[in-house]
Amino acid sequence: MAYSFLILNGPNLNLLGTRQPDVYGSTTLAEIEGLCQTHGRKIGADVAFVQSNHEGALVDAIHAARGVHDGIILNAGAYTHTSIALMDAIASTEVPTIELHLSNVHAREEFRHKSYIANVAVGVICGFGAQGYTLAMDAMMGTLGADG
Ligand code: CA2
Repeated sequence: MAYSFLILNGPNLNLLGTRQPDVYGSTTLAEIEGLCQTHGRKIGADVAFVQSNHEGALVDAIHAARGVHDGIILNAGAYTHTSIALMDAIASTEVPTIELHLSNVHAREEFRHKSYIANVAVGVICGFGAQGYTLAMDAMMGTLGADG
C-alpha cells in the first residue's frame, strides 16, 4: 500500500520561477509538483501538493493531515521564522514533519537562521533548490521505515 505525503508550501512560493531565479531557481511550483508526483510513483507515495499564502490555512491543512497523511513536508516560507502557530500545529498533529527550504537559509540574512518549525520537525533540508523536495520525500520514506 502506498504511503501518503502532504507537501505543504507557504507564502509567496506560488511566485516560484517568475522572480528572483538567482535565489530560488527557475522551476515553477507547478513543475515542482510534477517532479514530486513522478517521484512519488517511483517510491510508493501518494502526494497531496498544497500552497497557501495564509497562516491559518496552513494550520488547518496541518490539523487535517492527522490520520490522513503519513508524513508532512513543509516549506513554510517566511512563516518558518515567525510562526509559533505552525510549530504548535505540527506538535499537536503528531504526523512526522520535515522542514524544507529551496535556499540555504543559514547562508542568508540572520533573521532566516531562526526556525520555529525545526523545534518540532524530524529534520531539515535546505539549499538544494527544487531537488530538495524529492530529497525530503526519500528522507520521509526513511523516517517511516519504508526505504528497504
Ligand atoms: O528557501 C526557501 O524555500 C524559503 O522558505 C523561501 C521563503 C523565505 O522567506 C524563506 O526564508 C526561505 C520565501 C519564498 C518566496 O518565494 C518567492 C519566489 C519567487 C519570487 C519571490 C518570492
